[in-house]
Amino acid sequence: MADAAKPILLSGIQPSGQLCLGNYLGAIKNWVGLQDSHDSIFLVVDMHALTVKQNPAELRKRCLSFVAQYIACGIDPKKSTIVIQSHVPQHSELMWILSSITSMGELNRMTQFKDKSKKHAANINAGLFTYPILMAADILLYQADLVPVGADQKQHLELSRDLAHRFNTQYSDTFTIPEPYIPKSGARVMSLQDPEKKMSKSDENLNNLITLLDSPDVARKKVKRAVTDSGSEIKLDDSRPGISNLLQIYSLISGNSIASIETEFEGKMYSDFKEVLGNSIAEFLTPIQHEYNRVIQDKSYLESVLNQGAENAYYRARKTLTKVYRKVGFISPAR
Ligand code: AQP
Repeated sequence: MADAAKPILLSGIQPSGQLCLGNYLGAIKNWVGLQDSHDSIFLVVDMHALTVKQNPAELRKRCLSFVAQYIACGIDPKKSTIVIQSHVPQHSELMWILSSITSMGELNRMTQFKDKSKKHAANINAGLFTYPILMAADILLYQADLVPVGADQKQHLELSRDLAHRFNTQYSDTFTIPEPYIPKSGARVMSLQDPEKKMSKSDENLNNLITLLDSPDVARKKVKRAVTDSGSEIKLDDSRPGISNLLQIYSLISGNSIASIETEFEGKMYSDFKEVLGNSIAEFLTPIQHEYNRVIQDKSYLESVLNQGAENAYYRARKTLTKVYRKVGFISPAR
């Protein structure tokens, strides 16, 4: 499936909760738009998810559910490679090599580590700290040219670029230096109840997020309950993050510009706007859920997608790792 004529694109999501609108608008929507022009690899990064406590049975179920949701959102396994991270052992092998050229200081500066340490104060494990090295391995293993991410992942991607450059300088040209692809809008969808923080799939308060599998009624209710600010104008305004976030979501879902939405709702109330937004989210979710319900039941199809994905990814990953092992001075095993 590797297409030498197309640039390589890589992205992934950790199965650490329910896929939400933030993940869709910040990542998956762009994947779908880029998969024709790129040789794309989309990961379900289950190894990353272990940095936070998981229930094994739920994790297993969620991984398969994520694959079905990727497909339901428009990722076509005939065009793109869908792969579960733990199916390709080279991810952790390359991580080890990269960890010896990563400084503690670099990892200490990662804001996601600081945020997650606060959020999971009882479980600040080494994996949480070294997470960005595994992410660098995910990207560099496939010689990715382009990595679509939300703004929250920009710092991690910078580290991947630094490590690729460092390795290339220290040994010799080995890795492609990946470019970030951060969407102009949708890069940061905010929480519905606390619009100062981003919408996160693992948020314990489910009213903060709309998941891709929320029923249309639940989605409408969550929009109705979303925090709006004092004031009544439906306008983009930095000092009113609640309504601004809802406006941005509506613009992304409907494809209408912010300016045209502001005009449409001039003189109307928050409740009018929320009703329209709730309906448009419900309309957006319905066909995705319909397709999801079809795909998730077809276990043999999902299995074939994953087998094909693992086979393709394994071949490419092994090629890079063999090169890396040779460059760092490892002897090939005797046959
Ligand atoms: N709120 C968001 N707005 C825009 N993009 C977002 N992404 C996540 N949240 C938003 C993008 O979705 C992809 C998923 O990344 P991840 O699973 O590796 O982890 P994350 O960035 O930590 O995402 P979450 O949803 O916040 O997960 P949890 O709750 O588990 O920490 C990335 O491309 C990300 O930019």
